[in-house]
Amino acid sequence: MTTKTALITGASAGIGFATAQRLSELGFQLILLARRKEKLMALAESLDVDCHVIACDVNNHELLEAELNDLPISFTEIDLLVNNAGLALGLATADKTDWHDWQTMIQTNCMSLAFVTRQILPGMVERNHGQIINMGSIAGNYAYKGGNVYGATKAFVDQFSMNLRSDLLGKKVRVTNLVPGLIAETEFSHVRFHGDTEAAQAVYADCEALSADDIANSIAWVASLPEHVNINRLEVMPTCQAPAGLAVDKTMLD
Ligand code: NDP
Ligand code: 8X3
Repeated sequence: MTTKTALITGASAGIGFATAQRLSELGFQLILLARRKEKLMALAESLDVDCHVIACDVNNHELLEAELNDLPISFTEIDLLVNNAGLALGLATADKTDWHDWQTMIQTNCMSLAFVTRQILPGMVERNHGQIINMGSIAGNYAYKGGNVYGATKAFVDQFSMNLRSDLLGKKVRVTNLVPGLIAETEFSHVRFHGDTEAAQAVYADCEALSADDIANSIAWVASLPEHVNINRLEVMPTCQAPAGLAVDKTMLD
């Protein structure tokens, strides 16, 4: 049996890190991509499969293209792309947010996810084989206060995924938008609150959120299905979370 190859963006932490561990257990060899080389190297060394590390900012498209064009020969045919690198920055209302934070989210979650896809997809189409799992979020389906541009970037991921499905009709190339809810113990909230540990921990207090392993298991399940089965969207929330209704403000009457 030939070894399958997966490229995971954002593999140095959280969901991407857990996904690398899970996919290695399924026998995938891995291309691990993120900015922090030392984290990727330590992960690669801990896994029992061949790994190729790309220490690169996904927003540096020139360097990324060069890295992807210079893969070791045994890693060139990518079976599975997990487009996971992404972030939220801030939770302020739209009138108060930092414009640079908005730019970084749009650049990383939309532009660079599309860029990586555009780099990898032609090979999958040519081989008539491949699978892309994009990391969406419930923030792309349900509006919440402070979700503004982050949620909008994840709505992009959803529509981009479904439009890829349309483009790929007739090809054995599958696309899934994986849509998680609240996940504890990744660096997500630490990044969102610019390193404010107390604010990050408060998000997960007094409830049992999902873990990165829960989502890695979902990815492994989607990746293990036979080639004639495509999961278009997979929305996963912790039991303690639900779309619990619209809000009505009762303070606005003069
Ligand atoms: P983490 O912050 O733990 O991990 C994010 C990963 O993305 C890291 O490996 C980071 O690596 C990488 N990354 C971020 N920016 C860049 C960049 N510019 N270039 C390369 N790599 C980058 O977050 P999660 O694991 O929680 O989140 C992963 C994905 O899941 C994101 O797309 C997020 O939006 C989504 N998600 C998260 C949820 C949650 O509650 N945690 C819920 C729903 C969706 P490095 O810093 O080394 O570059
Ligand atoms: C992360 C989940 O609810 O913080 O995408 O937006 S949420």
